[in-house]
Amino acid sequence: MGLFQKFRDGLRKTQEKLTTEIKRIVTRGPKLDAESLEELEATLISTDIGVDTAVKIVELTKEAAKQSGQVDVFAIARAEIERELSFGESGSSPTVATDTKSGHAAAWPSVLVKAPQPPTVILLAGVNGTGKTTSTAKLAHLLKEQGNTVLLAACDTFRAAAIEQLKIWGQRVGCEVIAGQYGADSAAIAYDAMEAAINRKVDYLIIDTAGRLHTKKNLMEEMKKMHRSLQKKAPTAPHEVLLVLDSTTGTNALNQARTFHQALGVTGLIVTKLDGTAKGGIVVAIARELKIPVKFIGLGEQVDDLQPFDPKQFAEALFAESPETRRM
Ligand SMILES: Nc1nc2c(ncn2[C@@H]2O[C@H](COP(=O)(O)OP(=O)(O)OP(=O)(O)O)[C@@H](O)[C@H]2O)c(=O)[nH]1
Ligand SMILES: [Mg+2]
Repeated sequence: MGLFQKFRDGLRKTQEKLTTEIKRIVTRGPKLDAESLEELEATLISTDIGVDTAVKIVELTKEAAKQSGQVDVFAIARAEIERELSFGESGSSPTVATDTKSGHAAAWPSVLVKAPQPPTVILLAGVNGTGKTTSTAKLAHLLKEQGNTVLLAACDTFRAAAIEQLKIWGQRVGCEVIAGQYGADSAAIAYDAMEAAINRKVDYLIIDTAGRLHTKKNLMEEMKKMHRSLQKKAPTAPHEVLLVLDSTTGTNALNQARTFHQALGVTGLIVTKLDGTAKGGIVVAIARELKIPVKFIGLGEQVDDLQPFDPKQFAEALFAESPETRRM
């Protein structure tokens, strides 16, 4: 399946909501009146896209309507969303070339920072149940598909069965897992895993961590301790701190991101469970508010359901072409 098709399938709930509603609004009468514009704004907001973005799209629609009688709301929304997701050079979400054969983006590892010398260390963080462990495995799978060697570290020593869960995923994706005992110091396991990754000369070390409340200071301290522990072996590690956010939690995800970013210096986001929500617009709100690049999105529970993020494909998938709704 091509990359675009994966985006479309995964984002179908949000896309259907937007398409159905906007179609109803723009085809209702000969003109886009104030009431229709208000409804358009409310529809956009209902996908958690953020008030500012919704207002901007409505403004652009109004302007376009003034200039010519016809307005293509879908094209306006697509362009604006792509623009907002592709902010600036530094920390930007790069547009990823598509490799239609493999179904993945051809140049996708460019979304990840690479260590000056291997291993590149990627640490996944986030509150309970956002998808850290499954994303760890999915990311390992993506990296292995590109010919890299990957080692996993089970640094969630807190939740019952967390270590077994990662080991099962490790078997599935063909990666060894460095683990300790439940209740062990996660920083010590991170250190051991780092040592193993260096000795074995692997390309990537991916670290799964325990879910933590973003409001709990001691848990944040534990994450910082893990950082220090990795840095004893490689001063530049971790090279990526990816915050995993559950898209179904809406604006809560924004608050989590702010606190984690303050404490840990998040380098990128993984937004999961977009397949299960009609509020996929949250990706836009997050990017606009936080200026942290979305690096991957989770579009399902299977091992190949993590996709490198691409602003253009995302915007096009949300406002998939639907010619009969475009004229008015
Ligand atoms: N539909 C869907 N489900 C997902 C996605 N990502 C994760 N999940 C599911 O979410 C649930 C929690 O995933 P985990 O990876 O265990 O989450 P976690 O953050 O490691 O959880 P804790 O370790 O308890 O903090 C699992 O049932 C996953 O299958 C996604 O993109 N789409
Ligand atoms: Mg977990």
